[in-house]
Amino acid sequence: MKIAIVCYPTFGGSGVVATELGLELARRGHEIHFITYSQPVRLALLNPNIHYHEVNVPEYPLFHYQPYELALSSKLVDMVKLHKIEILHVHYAIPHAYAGYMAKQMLKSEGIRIPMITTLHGTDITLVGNHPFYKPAVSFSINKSDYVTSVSQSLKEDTYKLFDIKKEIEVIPNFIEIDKERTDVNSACHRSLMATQDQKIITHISNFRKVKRIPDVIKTFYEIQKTIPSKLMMVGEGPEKEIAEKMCDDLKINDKVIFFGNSNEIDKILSYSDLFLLPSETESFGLAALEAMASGVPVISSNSGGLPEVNKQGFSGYLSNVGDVEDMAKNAITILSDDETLLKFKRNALELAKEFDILKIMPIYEKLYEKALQKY
Ligand code: GMT
Repeated sequence: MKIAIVCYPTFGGSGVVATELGLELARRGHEIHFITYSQPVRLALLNPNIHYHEVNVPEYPLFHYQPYELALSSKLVDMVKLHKIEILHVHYAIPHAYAGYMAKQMLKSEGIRIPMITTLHGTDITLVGNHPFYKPAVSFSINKSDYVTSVSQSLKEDTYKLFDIKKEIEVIPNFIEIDKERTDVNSACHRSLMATQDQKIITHISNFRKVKRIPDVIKTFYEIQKTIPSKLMMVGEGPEKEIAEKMCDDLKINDKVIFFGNSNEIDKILSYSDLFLLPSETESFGLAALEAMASGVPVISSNSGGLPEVNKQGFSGYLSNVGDVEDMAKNAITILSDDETLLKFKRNALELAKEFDILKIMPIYEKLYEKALQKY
């Protein structure tokens, strides 16, 4: 099949899912066209089935805001015609589903019919899309999609609750490449750059937005390190990073916290980690937690959104109410206090991650594409 994937090319979860999806589909012989404003961060172009088309938005002084949707829908029309693309798969409703619908209409006027699948990732529904400024456009473009998928049951329910949606939404969870070669946990020299042998390594990875409750990460770690010799790895960039640095300074734990910024070595950092913290206000799924689990790292998370669909209480980690840092620290200490318990949680985390193996999820997408093609 010839499939166009429209996504945000950044470190964010939706971009990562879209990129990994495209890469796996290409490995399975499909022709994949990424259409976005810059090359997705995890995209390796060394595959004859992968194509990347950049959307350029020329600067023009008249425009206070550059019209990205216009440029994207025009690019979609051109690329569909040029490469005989058969399916549009847009990730994130805003503005991708909207631009995709416009492209469909333009193509229709030239006698070309093409199905569009929209995958909802969370912030497009629960945070941004729900804003009154965007709501009518988001409802419209979801309802005009041929097929709609969401990354968790929780997000599906939120979408029906927050918008007037008449379409059936199919849940297709986030996935992970389980058999990917991950760093050898025994290569101690790298680990020693992060912590001493007697210290446990605790990690948080995100875009440091408010929704991630970064101060809760620091407060939870502050409590843990009073009992367990440990170090905190903070991976990512975003608006709350400075606040976190200031908190570490105030709490005098600077020497126990490393801020990495955006890193391409996430697998390496996770392979040395003993625990992952994700106390978010909400997560439609929590891909970062799944990535940790696939590296055999137990997760301490909040219990909001789709997180209970990924992290299982007392098995792969623990879940607490949003903001309950005391409970999170207590649970973390339970896991980290003795080696046998830690090992059990590590094994469980990996076992649970296998339920989200890319090889299990990919056929669901392929089936959906086939259904979409048959409809047209
Ligand atoms: O919050 C992020 O980390 C970025 C955000 C995005 O929009 O790309 O991630 C969302 O999509 C991911 C992939 O489906 C989900 O795993 C994340 O849980 C979701 N983030 C939120 O719901 C806050």
